[in-house]
Amino acid sequence: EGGAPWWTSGVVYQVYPRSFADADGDGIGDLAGIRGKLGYLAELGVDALWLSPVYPSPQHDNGYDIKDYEDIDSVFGDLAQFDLLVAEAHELGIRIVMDLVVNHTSDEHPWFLESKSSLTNPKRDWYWWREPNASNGPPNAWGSFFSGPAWTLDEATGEYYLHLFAVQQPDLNWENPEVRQAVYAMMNRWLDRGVDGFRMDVINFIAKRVELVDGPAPSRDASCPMGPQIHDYLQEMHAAVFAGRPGEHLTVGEMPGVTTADAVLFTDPARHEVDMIFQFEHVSLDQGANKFDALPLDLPALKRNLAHWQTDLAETGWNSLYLNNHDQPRLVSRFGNDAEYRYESATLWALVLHLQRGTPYIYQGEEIGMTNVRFDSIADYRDIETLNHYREAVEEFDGSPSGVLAGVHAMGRDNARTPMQWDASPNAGFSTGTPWLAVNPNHTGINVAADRSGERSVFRFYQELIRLRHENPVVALGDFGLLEPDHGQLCAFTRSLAGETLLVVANAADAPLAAPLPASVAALLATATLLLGNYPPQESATLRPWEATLYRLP
Ligand code: ISL
Repeated sequence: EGGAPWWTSGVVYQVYPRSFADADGDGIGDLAGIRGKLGYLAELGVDALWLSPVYPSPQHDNGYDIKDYEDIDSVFGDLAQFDLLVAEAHELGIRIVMDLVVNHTSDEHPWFLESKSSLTNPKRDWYWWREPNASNGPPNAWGSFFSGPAWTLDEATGEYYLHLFAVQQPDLNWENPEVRQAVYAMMNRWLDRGVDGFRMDVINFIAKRVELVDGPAPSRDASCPMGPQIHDYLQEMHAAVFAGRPGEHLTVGEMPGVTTADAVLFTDPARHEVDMIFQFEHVSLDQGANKFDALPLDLPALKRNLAHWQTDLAETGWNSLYLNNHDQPRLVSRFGNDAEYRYESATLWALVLHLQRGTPYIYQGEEIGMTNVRFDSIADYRDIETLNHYREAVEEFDGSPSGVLAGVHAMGRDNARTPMQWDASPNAGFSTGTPWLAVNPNHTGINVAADRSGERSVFRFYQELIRLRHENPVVALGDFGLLEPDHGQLCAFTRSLAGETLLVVANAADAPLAAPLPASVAALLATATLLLGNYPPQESATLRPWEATLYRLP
C-alpha cells in the first residue's frame, strides 16, 4: 500500500456499549443497539469504533472483569450479532477495535478458578500468589486503584493473590509464558473473525517489578507496577499476532503513569510494540491528593503539557488525542462552561484537540456536548471505583458525605456513563426499559435530535473537524508550534507541512479577550483566512467568550 497508515488521518469513536443504545428494552445497551446507530456514526464520519468490553463478565467493573475472552455477554447479544455488527460497520467503511483486558481476568474466569483450586494446580502460577508476610499480612503494601489493599487472602490455600484493581479482578502473571501464549492465541482468533485492532487496557501494568512484589514496597505508586520487561512482552505479542498479517490493524495501549520518553519507545514503528498509547499526564493536572480531589484548571499547565507531548513525539512515535473516555468526567464540565457557554466551550476543546498531531478519540456524547451529572444520593451511582471510594472516605475515614459527593460530582466515572442522550423522551431515547444508570435530567435540552436541528450544532462542528483531518495532510501530519505558552486564557498554535500553515486561536475563558492580542498572534492573524469558527465572523479582533477559530496562513 505505502503511505501513512489510515489512523494518521482517521478518527476513532469510543462506544461504551452499556450506555449507548438499548434495542431489547432491558435497560442495558447492546450490540443490536449499536447496529441501529451505525448510520449516525457514518454521518459523523468516524473511521473506527472502539468498543468497551462486550465479553461475558460478572460486570463488577462493567465488563473490565472478563470471565470468557471468546464469547459475547448475553446482556449485549451473541457472536452472531457481533459478526453482523462487524460486517455492517465494514460495509460503511468503519473499522471495529476491541477492548483487550489482559492485565487481569474476572475471579470467575475458569483460569482463576483452576489457579485458586489448589497450591499444585497447573495454573497456580498463572496469577500472582504469595504467602503472607512475617506478620501474617499481605506480601507488600500496595493499594488497589479501587481502594483497599491490592492483595486478598484466599482462606482455602492460605495465600494472597494480587489485584491492582477490584478484588474480583486478579492480575494475570505474564512472567509465565503459557499465559502469554494463551492471550496471543485469543487475539489471533478475534483478528481472524474480522476485528481491526485492540485498545489494550492498562497494558503497561502486565509487566510487574518482580523485586517489588516480593520486597517491602513502601506504598502504592501508579508507575511502580511497570516492569522493564514490558517492551519484550509487547514485541513478542506483535510478532505472535500482528506481524505478517495483511491489513493495517490499530493497537493503542492504555498506559497510566508513562512519560514521553516511555511513549517514544512504545510507539517507535521500528520497535514493533504498539501504534500509539493513551497517556494520563494531561488529565492528572487538575487532580490533588487523589483523583476525587478536583483542582481548578491551570490552562498554561495544560497547554504546556499538550505541547510537550506534541514536541517529544514529533520525530519518532505517534500520539493519541483525547480529553474524554468512560473513566473521565465530561470535558465541557471539566474544562469548559457547561451552562452559559456549553456549545462554545465544547467546540473550543474539540478544535484545540482535533487540530493537534495524533489520532483523535471521540467518546460517545462528546459530539453533542453532553455534561457531567449530579445525582443527590450515592445510591444513584453504579461505578465500583466511586462506590468503594465513597465507602472508604465516609465510613472509614469519617469524611462528610456531602464533601465526598462533591468530589464524585466533579471527577466520578459515572459522569461519562449516563446513557447516551438521543432525544428528549423520558429515557432519552436510550431504552424503553429502566436504564441501568439514570439518564442525566438535562437530556430534555441536550440530545442528538436537538443538537442536530439547532442553529449551533456541536455534532456538525465535529463532522467538520473529521472532514478537515481526512482532507488535509497538514492536519494529520503537520508540525506543531505552541504560541504564547504562559497566557492565562489564550490558546494558540500553528501546524505546518510542506509550505502550508494553519493557525488555531482560541479564548478558553468566560471573559472576552480584548484586542490587541499578543503581537506574535496578531501578526499572523493580519494575513490569515478564516476556515472554521464557533461564532459568526466579526470585524473586531476581540475574542468572544470561548471563541475558537481556525485560519489558513498564506
Ligand atoms: O479511572 C481511572 C483514572 O483515575 C483509573 O483508576 C482507571 O481505572 C485506570 O485508568 C485504568 O482504567 C482501565 O482499567 C480499569 C477499568 O476500570 C477502566 O474502566 C479501564 O479504562 C480496570 O480494568
